[in-house]
Amino acid sequence: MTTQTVAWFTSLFFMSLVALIFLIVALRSTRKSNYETVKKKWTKARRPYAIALVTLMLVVTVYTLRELPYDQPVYGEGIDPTVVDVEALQFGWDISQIEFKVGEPIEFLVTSKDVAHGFGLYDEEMTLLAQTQAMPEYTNPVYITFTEPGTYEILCMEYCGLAHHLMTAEITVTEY
Ligand SMILES: [Cu+2]
Repeated sequence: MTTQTVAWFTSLFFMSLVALIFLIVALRSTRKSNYETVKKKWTKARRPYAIALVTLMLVVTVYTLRELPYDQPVYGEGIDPTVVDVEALQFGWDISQIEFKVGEPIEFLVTSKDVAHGFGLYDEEMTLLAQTQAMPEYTNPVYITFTEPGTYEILCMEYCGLAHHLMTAEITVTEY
């Protein structure tokens, strides 16, 4: 399963869960109950609930952020990557090199000549592999090492004018 499919089903699951909770609350809202006892019970529950929530969030935060910064090279230290200059412009891509080898560490240095564009790198199934913004006067690095040979697509990910959809480029990766 691709990451997108997992994200889609996870979202769907939690959306249904929230909808279900709303439904239960709505259905039960007409029922009368003794408010004072309910209030007392949940006031007491507040502290353990808060502690549990904060602990959980701390663990999740530390766990998910431990790999920061995300933009670190994916190749080992002491290995020089192939540096590729990428310039976005209305409406195309200026790329200094478009042929690579499997296992070759590549560093795309992405910038723009005119307006803001988006650099999106896709495989043959149109799965997004890496992306960054292409902004005038800024250079954003994208690190990637291809593991599969094939034709990869670069698409503009930010609407930048009438011919935005024509902003595509191809790069090829061959077996080492
Ligand atoms: Cu563009």
